[in-house]
Amino acid sequence: VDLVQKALNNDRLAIAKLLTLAESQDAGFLHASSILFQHSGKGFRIGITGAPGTGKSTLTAKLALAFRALDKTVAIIAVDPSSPFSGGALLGDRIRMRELSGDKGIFIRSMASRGALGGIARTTADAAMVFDAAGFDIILIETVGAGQSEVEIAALVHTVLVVESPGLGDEIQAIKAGILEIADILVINKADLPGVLRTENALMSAFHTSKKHAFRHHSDVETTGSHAPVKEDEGWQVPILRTIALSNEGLIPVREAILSHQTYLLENGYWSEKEKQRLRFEFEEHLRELFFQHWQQMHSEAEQADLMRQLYERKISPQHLALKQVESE
Ligand SMILES: Nc1nc2c(ncn2[C@@H]2O[C@H](COP(=O)(O)OP(=O)(O)OP(=O)(O)O)[C@@H](O)[C@H]2O)c(=O)[nH]1
Ligand SMILES: [Mg+2]
Repeated sequence: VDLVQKALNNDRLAIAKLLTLAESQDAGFLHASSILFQHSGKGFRIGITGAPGTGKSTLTAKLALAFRALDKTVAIIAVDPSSPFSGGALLGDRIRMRELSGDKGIFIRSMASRGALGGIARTTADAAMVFDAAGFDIILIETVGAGQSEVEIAALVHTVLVVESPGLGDEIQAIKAGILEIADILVINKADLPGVLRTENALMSAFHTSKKHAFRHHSDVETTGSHAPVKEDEGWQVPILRTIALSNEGLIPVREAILSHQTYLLENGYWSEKEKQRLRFEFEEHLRELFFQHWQQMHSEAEQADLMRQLYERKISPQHLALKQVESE
């Protein structure tokens, strides 16, 4: 409780300790969470996602500085890329982020991805709650868009920035991953490289097509009560902005677009809608995990092995086996 009180007063060491508890899903965090939760709900959560290597970390760092220029405090959660292709960027991230580390108004935390996507969403949500309760105005969450995780991240934030860069058929990647469906703001970074206009045009057309999917998606959401992100109606036009994060160009328009989106959400009642949807998502994530843990605790290794054997021998389908477990609760 002392730890929580210190964190609420923005004590950096206490915040760091709570983040570690959150990351390991320590039982101590459960106690902390009830107080932290009471103090959360004020921070503006912004997701920054996109294909590996598009410059998300660089952009995130510069964006943090742009918000600092408005005297806003900024927390950064960098979800480590799980892809081995971009594993080398980790060290680069730390170095780049270091230029921000002298500033008390900025707190940077890397979260190790642990393979399971649900795990990332849960620990990221808990980390965001710590920062939110500690009073950070802006919470930037960087994740690599790899197909599914970004949709979960979208459920955790108010505003989603999708970062693209010219070349390498990113356009096609973006459409494949369905990443545009969750974009509130599109950024074409590395605008110093050739092919920007081509990327911009490709995104424009891809975007119009994918928007329709987004709407269809939305009606699914309403009927199933699932946790796909809220997609507002045409009231918000997704801006496509160019940046050269490396040399700090075009960052102010991105910051202003983010703030406009916040205003838009607040003025149209979508902010509280998103908050509700996020809380429900977080609840579901924890429920899933707890159910599973509970099931594991209630069944000995031998019992589990026996159930798996029935599955392997195709005596029962995974669907039925799972259903049976829930019904026998
Ligand atoms: N030419 C150019 N290079 C850039 C720009 N922004 C970032 N880079 C470079 O692109 C590389 C990748 O940048 P990161 O910021 O690590 O990209 P990322 O999207 O965070 O990468 P992952 O987290 O691994 O997916 C680095 O070498 C950066 O220096 C830019 O505006 N122009
Ligand atoms: Mg990165």
